[in-house]
Amino acid sequence: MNTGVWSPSSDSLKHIERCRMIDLPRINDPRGNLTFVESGEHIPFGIERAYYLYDIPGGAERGGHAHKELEQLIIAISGSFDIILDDGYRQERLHLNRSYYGLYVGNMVWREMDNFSSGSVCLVLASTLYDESDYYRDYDEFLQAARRGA
Ligand code: T46
Repeated sequence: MNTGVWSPSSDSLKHIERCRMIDLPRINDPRGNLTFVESGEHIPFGIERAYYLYDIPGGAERGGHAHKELEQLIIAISGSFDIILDDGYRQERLHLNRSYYGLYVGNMVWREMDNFSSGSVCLVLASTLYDESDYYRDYDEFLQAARRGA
């Protein structure tokens, strides 16, 4: 996986290689810090939807799917959790624990999430509205599609 800021040249990379930790702007202030995300500036997509995961019980696991087209930025707004990325060839486990880092996850990447800390909140910025037909929820079906280059 790449680290650093998104750049247009990333478009030529495939699936997991396009996933990257994005260091978001931080305005440090004695009153409290501020971080912001702008479409096309910090992330390579326009934001159509935001959702968040919260009140997550200990030991819970989420995810267990991939998206045909959707791109997302995943942020540990509070607390921490792990995310496992898998493009059908490689797997990588990442720990998210800073509200100023966003994990960009492109299409055709299977993701699983676990190890949520108590009180953690996961904010997700997404490139499209919710569409169940964009999901692979069966790993074997995803694997077949990924390996034929869908
Ligand atoms: C992802 C991880 C990080 C909606 O109605 N609208 C929405 O925008 C979303 C995201 C979900 N839903 C419904 C669909 C299911 O009936 O909420 C229910 C739970 O969704 P799901 O099991 O997909 O939740 P997670 O936490 O496993 O996955 C979600 C996203 O679906 C997924 O894209 O990357 O968060």
